[in-house]
Amino acid sequence: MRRWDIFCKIVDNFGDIGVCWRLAKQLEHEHAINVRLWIDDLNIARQLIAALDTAQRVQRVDNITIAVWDADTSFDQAAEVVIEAFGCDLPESYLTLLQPDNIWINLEYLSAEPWVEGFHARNSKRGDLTRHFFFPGFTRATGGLLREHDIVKNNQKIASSKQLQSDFFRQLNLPLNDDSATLNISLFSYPHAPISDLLSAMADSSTKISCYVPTTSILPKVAAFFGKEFITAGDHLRHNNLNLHVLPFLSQADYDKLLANCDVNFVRGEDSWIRAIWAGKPFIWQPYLQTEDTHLLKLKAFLDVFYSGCEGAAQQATIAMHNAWASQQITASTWQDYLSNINTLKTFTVQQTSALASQPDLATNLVIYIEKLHHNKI
Ligand code: TRH
Repeated sequence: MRRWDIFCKIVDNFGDIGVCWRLAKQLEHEHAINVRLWIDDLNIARQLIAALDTAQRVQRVDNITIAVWDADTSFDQAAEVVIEAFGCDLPESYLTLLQPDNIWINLEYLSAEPWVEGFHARNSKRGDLTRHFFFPGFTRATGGLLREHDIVKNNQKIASSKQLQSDFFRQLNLPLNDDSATLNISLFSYPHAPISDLLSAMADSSTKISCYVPTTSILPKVAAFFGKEFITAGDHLRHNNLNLHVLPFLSQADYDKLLANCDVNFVRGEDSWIRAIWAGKPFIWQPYLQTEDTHLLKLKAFLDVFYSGCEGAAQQATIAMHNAWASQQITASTWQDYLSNINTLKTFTVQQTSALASQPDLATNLVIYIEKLHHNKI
């Protein structure tokens, strides 16, 4: 089954297209799958797929066919496999083209909650069609995590090479931070995070910090902390022990490199969360805000899964930091306590990265799962 369609609806932010584009690339590059990616909003997608021409309805980028999915789209044929990303609802006109032997997968959102194992690979019927539910996850009983085959190795090379580090920072017009006492930190979060409190804790701590902030919707909050109305990529700001560098919004590949170059990464949502794990550096994850505090349940489930084997004080410090970040109540002592445990967390994260990287990745699991469905082995 070599012809796949992926449908991506951009709800908000970059996670939907970030995951779909990454999956499409990996299926094409590592599994020789012929992918057609249907996207409902090329303008937002262009932020992640810089080569996209928003005037074209159908185009090839990186060997992948990208097509506009809107009210004017007409479908002539369904692919052998169709991936409906995050329950985005396939268009009726496409559904009518599907036959029982087409394989229809709903790729779900990632969660570390224990119920995921029981729901992964279940299905539901719609007439004579079957919709299969594929859940990403952190255990072998789930669909796994998106991971290109060389990403962990590439990140390790960066982490151990001063040359690669200085090449990266030079490319961003930034000096290499040669002072081993200064911590490099990347910051990507939702604007409701307690950004001002965090920057204040960083500035006033005894540890020198270089903080790298790609351009996203948090810039007004960062600007306000420094008493400015407006900041932009290329700006460097300083307050006490904090040096902050505003970066452009990076390509996915450069964002991966930034994470590998930093000592601590603040990440959010779904895709950057997993990239932080492959970077093998301590990270603080901010889950996507949901009603009834569901995101806090997701956070707790992840902290339970990821840090259960971590030594006591470091475990408490990272849990406290995550909870403070997610519930908007950072204090200087939470941050200081986290920094005091950073070496333990560094060693622990490297171990967890290699444990998770020893499991099969999501794209490979998906290909195997679909082959089994095709041969009626499930
Ligand atoms: O943008 P997000 O908040 O996406 C969210 C989540 O996926 C959430 O689960 C979903 O419900 C919601 O979207 C609709 O965060 P995420 O998932 O980390 O996606 C960000 C993408 O942007 C990721 O692919 C990394 C990429 N990125 C860059 O390519 N360059 C950058 O400079 C930065 C900061 C991010």
